[in-house]
Amino acid sequence: MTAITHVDAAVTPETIARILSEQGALIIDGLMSGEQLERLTGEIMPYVEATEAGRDDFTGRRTTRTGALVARSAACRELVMHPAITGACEQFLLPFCDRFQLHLTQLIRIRDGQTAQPLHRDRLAWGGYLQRIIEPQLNTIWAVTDFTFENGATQVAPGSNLWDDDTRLPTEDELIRAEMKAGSVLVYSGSVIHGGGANVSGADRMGLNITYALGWLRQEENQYLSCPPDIAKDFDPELRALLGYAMGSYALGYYTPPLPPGEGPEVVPPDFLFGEKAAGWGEDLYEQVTERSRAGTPGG
Ligand SMILES: O=C(O)CCC(=O)C(=O)O
Repeated sequence: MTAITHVDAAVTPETIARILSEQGALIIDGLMSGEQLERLTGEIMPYVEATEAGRDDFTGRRTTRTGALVARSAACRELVMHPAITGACEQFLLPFCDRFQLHLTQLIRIRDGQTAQPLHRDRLAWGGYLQRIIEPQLNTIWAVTDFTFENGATQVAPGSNLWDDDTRLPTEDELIRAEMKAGSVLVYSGSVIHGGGANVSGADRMGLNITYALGWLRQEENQYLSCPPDIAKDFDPELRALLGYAMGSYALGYYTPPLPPGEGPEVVPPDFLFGEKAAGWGEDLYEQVTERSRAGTPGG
């Protein structure tokens, strides 16, 4: 494959998922409005400016990575919940899980002088234990600045998601730069080979990496710590569920409020923390427990 497919903002989730399965990546042009981009930049730049560069060649010694963006930026929260992307996650990830979740948020700023990142598949975050038949991840990089050949546009090997041989590396011809205008978004699977490009432009390249994963896998950015309950309580319940404050399936993710003996339920879903009622619970018990639980009353 010699190009990354571009589609416009009216693309359907089904089409996104189909191209992802067949090619491993695509670019949706102009999905973020100019107004949203401006708000996003205003909200995140103070954090980006204060972020130190990476510690090794993979994270990039001339690259900064700024996280906790759900907690820090309303515009980022909107992008996390963008219906074209969550709709594509439903199509692409739900065949492998009961619920998908947010995996990470990270503003990646590739600075002038950064060399190309080692090529990789993001699914290797789980150490190669997953069977190839499982697609664990749907990833996005929203262009906050234009992405150009010179400033480090992501390099992608379209079609490499389907390569049988895990050791095969793309040739120069098979590597395509995800060149796009600010406001566009590169969508790519956890199985496609890619990496940040070298920046020789004299200016920063900024991309907002928002990724999603199967609800039964460990998240790369620990959302319970980057966006703890005290912050998450003010968010839309659907966003909270995406962070992980919801059952991942029948048995995954319950908790026990740590209250004195007999004063609380033993098994409740995470949403209980935010006032959602657990099925089969009496009104009084529910009120008492949430009050004590919120006040942090220790058990035992
Ligand atoms: O910044 C980019 O273009 C890609 C970054 C990436 O692939 C990574 O950090 O894993």
